[in-house]
Amino acid sequence: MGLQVGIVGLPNSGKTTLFNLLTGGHAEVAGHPFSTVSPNRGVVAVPDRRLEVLARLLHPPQVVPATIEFVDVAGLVEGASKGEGLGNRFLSHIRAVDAVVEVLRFFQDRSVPHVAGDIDPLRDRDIVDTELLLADLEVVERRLEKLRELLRKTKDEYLREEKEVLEQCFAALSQGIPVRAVDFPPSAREILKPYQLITAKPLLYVANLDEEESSRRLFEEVRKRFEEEGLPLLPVWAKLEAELSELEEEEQKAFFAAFGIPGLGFVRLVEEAYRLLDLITFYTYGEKELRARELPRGTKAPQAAGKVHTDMERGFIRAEVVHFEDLVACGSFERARQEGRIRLEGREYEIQDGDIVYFRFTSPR
Ligand SMILES: Nc1nc2c(ncn2[C@@H]2O[C@H](COP(=O)(O)OP(=O)(O)OP(=O)(O)O)[C@@H](O)[C@H]2O)c(=O)[nH]1
Ligand SMILES: [Mg+2]
Repeated sequence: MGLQVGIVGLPNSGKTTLFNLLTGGHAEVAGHPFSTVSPNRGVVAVPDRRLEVLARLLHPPQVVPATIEFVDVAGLVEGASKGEGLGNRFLSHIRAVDAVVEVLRFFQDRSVPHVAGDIDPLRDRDIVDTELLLADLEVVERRLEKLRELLRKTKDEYLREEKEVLEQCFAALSQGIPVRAVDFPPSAREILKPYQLITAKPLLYVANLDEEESSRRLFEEVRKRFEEEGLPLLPVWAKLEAELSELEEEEQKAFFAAFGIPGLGFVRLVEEAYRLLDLITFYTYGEKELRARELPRGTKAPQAAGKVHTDMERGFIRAEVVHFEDLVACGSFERARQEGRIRLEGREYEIQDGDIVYFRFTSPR
């Protein structure tokens, strides 16, 4: 299972347009709010230059890229937690995602109404972020009530700890602080995991621009504000890029240059998501396939093996590792072996970005 990314934002901010751009899909977009009711889902391959190079070098029977699934949900509006618009129940579809993308409208286009009147991305961000906070607050409050009740009857250490952690969340959320900004120890994060709080997930703000100068100026202004807060804001031109994607590559490049678009929105967004989540890519190679996999930076070899198969983690013996650059420099596995570039690594080895790994393990009886 690859990464999952959820897309949120106000109605008519361009979520589905972005979703279609990212997935090459054709989900319905419309100039009226709430055009998306049931969520759109799409799985796409992570663009990976190294995987292409390796495929040409190794001629594996099958090449499997890492994947990302995007989930596009209905628009949130002010008061969604109280049932305004479509309410916030549909947020349950993004509770399981690894990261959230929040689309902010920067495109002007008067023919597309804005639910809050005018174009004001900072206000929009406040509205959406507040609704996400309130959605989490609901979950936390409900569980806290239950826990207080339980703790009146039993003295359970774990439940008591859980209550403490949730109370800290409650306090933060009530002050408008997302759970991701609370300085929790890893044990508390573990406790929180099953609640799948949206504000605990990494968040990437995406500015949806059009080709007008005014949209660009607004972006420069707002980006400054985000920078001051230490937050990333990624510019995309969802509609324009989708239109340009129909063109030949060369022609597309010329238009990108003319509009000052720094590259494919899809590629930039995936890169930014990997950075935000602090992920690396490693490769497994065997008789059947060459496969790219994403992995949190700092993961040790046995746990990385566990991503391939749980048996591989349990029966882990060692990892045979060659780095992408070394393998490409040698030109083949035989050559890499002769030159001593294939290393044997043990349980404490941290998998590095660009490692090609063959796991040795004992099968369970
Ligand atoms: N000019 C311009 N129009 C855009 C852009 N992005 C989206 N639109 C238009 O805005 C309207 C709404 O886009 P959608 O992608 O359906 O918006 P949404 O956020 O998914 O809306 P809901 O599903 O209703 O919440 C459509 O008419 C799009 O064509 C853009 O970058 N520029
Ligand atoms: Mg939509």
